[in-house]
Amino acid sequence: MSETNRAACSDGDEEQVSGAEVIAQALKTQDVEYMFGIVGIPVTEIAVAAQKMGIRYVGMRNEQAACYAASAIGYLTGRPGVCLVVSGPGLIHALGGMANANMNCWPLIVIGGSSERSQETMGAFQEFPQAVRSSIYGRPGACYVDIPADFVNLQVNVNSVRYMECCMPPPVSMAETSAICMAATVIRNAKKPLLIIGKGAAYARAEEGIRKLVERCKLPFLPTPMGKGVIPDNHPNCVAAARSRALQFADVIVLFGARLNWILHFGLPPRYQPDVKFIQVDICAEELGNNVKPAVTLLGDINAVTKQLLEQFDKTPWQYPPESSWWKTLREKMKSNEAASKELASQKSLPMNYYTVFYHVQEQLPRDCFVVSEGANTMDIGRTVLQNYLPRHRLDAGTFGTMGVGLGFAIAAALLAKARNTGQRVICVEGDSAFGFSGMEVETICRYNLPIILLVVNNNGIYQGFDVDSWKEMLKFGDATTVAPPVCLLPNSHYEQVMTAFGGKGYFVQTPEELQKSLRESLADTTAPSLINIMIEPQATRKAQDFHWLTRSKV
Ligand SMILES: Cc1ncc(C[n+]2csc(CCOP(=O)(O)OP(=O)(O)O)c2C)c(N)n1
Ligand SMILES: [Mg+2]
Repeated sequence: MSETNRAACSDGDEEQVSGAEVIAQALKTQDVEYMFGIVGIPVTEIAVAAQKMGIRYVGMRNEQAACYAASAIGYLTGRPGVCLVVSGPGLIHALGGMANANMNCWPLIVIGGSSERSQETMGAFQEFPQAVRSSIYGRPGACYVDIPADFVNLQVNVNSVRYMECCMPPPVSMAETSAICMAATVIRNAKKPLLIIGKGAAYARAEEGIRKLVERCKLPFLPTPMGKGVIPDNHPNCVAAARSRALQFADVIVLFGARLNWILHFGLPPRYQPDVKFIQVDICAEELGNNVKPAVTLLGDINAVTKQLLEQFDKTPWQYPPESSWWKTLREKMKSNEAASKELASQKSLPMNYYTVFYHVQEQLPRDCFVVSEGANTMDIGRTVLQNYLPRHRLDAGTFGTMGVGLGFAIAAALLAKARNTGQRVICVEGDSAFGFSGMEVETICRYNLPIILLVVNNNGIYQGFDVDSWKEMLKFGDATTVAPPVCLLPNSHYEQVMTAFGGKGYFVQTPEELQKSLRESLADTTAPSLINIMIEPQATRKAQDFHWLTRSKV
């Protein structure tokens, strides 16, 4: 390290500090614990200074994955993670992570080194406290801090630097009392009530209150994908297995930190009753009334508002009758849906189908593990079978449906599990296409020896693909660029070798027995990460799809 880069060095009686150190100290003061990124000029010194300051630096292989990891830290801890990037291409790569964080409403700080600027504009570091505040106050999201290159190595008198105090956690806001009373009345009068628990509830740490509300009032609830685990999936009031039915016929729906976006079919018919009454609980005023006219809006911190609702029901206790026809309908539908997926799971034919794979995984899934998942069928079907028992323990493609987030998210979760010494494992369930987006992060996983088990559910394609024989047959008709369906990936790719290349354990499995054995071994081995490449039926989907090229190429 050059003399000018040195940590606070003495020049006569004036102690000097570099711009990089000021940044690192400012981040430390803001309780930042993790920094992810890829270094280069001019940000290397920032990473070094951060590490010296006790911030954990995780070097990744692509800024996009680094940014996903930093945002997952924000979601899991409530304090933003930092993604450090070089300007230009580094920042451009990070944009994907920033957009994804914004769509998920997860706090994130991206620090980019920019080109040198004149002295006057170099007060940029004083923007830090604002960056932390804007990332966690109100609706959380991404923010970007630009660091001029000459600032990084600039030496200033240590006494001339003023650090902002650590930004406090967001102030807790509560809903209007009259709105709370009105919401309680609407719930009491419901014939077919339903609670929907979103990841906003998970982020707000509202699990205890929402569970009390569900149990005291005996209400059915449905988690959104990342709302899973706020109340355990195996809770008797969870009606996830009757999701469509519950949405379609409910007459009152309370949304706890769940938006009426595409994931919830916009809250509109035909997926809902035209006159369904929505009660929206959200931290963001702009979200209220989006797509529907809600019966009641409860603006505030989801945990605090839930407690307000609980107080109402404490004052005048009320229970939704457990013998209602609504409960009966939901239970019947759950039973038949569960039976249908069990039936699919029990199929003995090879290659395996999705359900067979996920039932075997579920059997061995540790209760306290993090489940990270991405892909199309892999994620959608996996979500219905793989259970979550703890809040903030499921991370997936999210509101933006972003492929490539999985490994970064898994890395973030594993770092926290490791730092907290919980012995928890991260099970990262990837479609073969999804895995490809950030596959080289396997090296990062091995370098930091993270407790991650990667499962690649391999159907040789995006949504579906071809088996080896069909692939070869098809190539007789012409070059792959002209005849291969765009969904196809190279059949039987040995993704497990990506893991063995870096010293982790790799498995290539084709049968339920091989899957069980490899999972058992991976879970038993706490010394190294592993990747299980699970070959499934390339055409396996929930519903057969009629692709025009299948008939055209006669494969
Ligand atoms: C960044 C990004 N690029 C492309 C897509 C489009 N897309 C949706 S799902 C998917 C991959 C699905 O294939 P796979 O991961 O193998 O899962 P499968 O459905 O085959 O189980 C892609 C590419 C996306 N969602 N995000
Ligand atoms: Mg696939």
